[in-house]
Amino acid sequence: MRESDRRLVEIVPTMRQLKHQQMEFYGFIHFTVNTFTGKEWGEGTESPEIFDPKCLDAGQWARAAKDGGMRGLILTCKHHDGFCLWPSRYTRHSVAYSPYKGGRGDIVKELSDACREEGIAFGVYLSPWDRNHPAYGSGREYDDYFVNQLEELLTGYGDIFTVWFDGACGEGANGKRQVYDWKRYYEVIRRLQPLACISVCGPDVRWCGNEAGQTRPSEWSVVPARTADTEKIAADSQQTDEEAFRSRRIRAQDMDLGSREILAGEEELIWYPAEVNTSIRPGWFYHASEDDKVKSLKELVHIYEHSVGGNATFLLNIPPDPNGLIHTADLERLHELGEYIRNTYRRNLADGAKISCDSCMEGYGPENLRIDDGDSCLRTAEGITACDITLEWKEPVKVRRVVLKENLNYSQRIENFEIEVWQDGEFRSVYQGTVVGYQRIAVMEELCTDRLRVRILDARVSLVISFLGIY
Ligand code: FUL
Repeated sequence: MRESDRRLVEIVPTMRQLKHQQMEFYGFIHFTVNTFTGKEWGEGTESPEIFDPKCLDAGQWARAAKDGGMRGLILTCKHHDGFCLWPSRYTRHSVAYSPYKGGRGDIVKELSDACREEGIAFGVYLSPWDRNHPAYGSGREYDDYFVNQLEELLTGYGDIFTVWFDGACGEGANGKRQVYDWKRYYEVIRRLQPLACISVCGPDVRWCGNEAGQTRPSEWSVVPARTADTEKIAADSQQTDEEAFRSRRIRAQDMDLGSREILAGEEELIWYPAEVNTSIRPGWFYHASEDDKVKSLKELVHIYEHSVGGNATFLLNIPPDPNGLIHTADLERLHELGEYIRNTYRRNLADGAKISCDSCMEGYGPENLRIDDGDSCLRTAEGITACDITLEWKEPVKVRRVVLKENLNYSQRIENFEIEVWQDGEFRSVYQGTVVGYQRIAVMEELCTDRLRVRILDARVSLVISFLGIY
């Protein structure tokens, strides 16, 4: 084994990153004064008087998320307009000064309670860019305000699974732009919610580089440390391809962030897994004119299977309407998506198959692949970076999906694999894949066979595979 290969697999996730990856699929709730003005970015000058969701039911949001297969919800507690969905002690630009529940409402509390009730996790989005607060752009004074708000959110509402920081950084009410004290914000989060991930403008979860739900064919979680430079993430969106190429910068949207070629010569590497974020509608906020533009089930399934099944997590936005309810069109689509996920991955055909492997270590045989506990696994001896795993059934089975998982405690190792089925007296290749990582879902045309072979063709070092599912 080359020393350089060992160096790549020495990088592994932290406990909080591992837990976050296991969340797989969770939702975003974009809701603020924009819901009432029809805007995507509020000005910060909106009167709290306009915020009046008459039938708001956070229980409906949480049930819809769960029904859709989501394991958590992240709420825009404050978007760029600065309006707070909780009665913050530090501003009058909040629900407390709106007609909602006569000024006694607290939507952060309502949703965090509803999530607990449904057994799903709760996370917060707090926009650093604040177009309302007079101190925005002033430095320390605004940072104090922002940290006070973080403290309110991280101490008053139970466990928080993620704090989602947006890269958008524009001018404030006074025309000035704030230079954020990220280090200080991170320290507050680590102190008050040590298990929470800090996502996007943070060190734990990486923005995939687009908001359209596009995924990379090869998503690596081990990337150069400079990928996580927060100042840069915000600037990325404003740089042209040519400028980026000339300055040799790594951008969130680059296609290759972690191949051996990219990592060679990088001084510091980090574990920085991707999150794919998109909205169920064209906008992040609800607009009645988009009621007939809800993404199709086919589109959502595609994004789900290529993100959750492409070594990333999937964050799907479901914006409530001005009544404070998720529209029936979105509810139906979520239900269909949840049904699809539940039905497709219900019965693992590997359970009824004879399973063998041509090259594994004693005590780490292919039987372990049936157990999806992230712990038991198939392993090959040091230096062995390839193996064939074969499944045989007594009667032919119909196969549409193959799921593979690596044990991330041993980093991400597989670089190349292939799936073959036995047809007309020989093995025929039906799928070629690259990386696996947390999970790879191989999406295939339905086929009927009594013998299937997964061929791991290349890896950085010996193999540690934790699960194989056939559906
Ligand atoms: C962007 C924001 O500007 C959008 O409004 C939205 O919140 C999205 C998730 O992030 O940067």
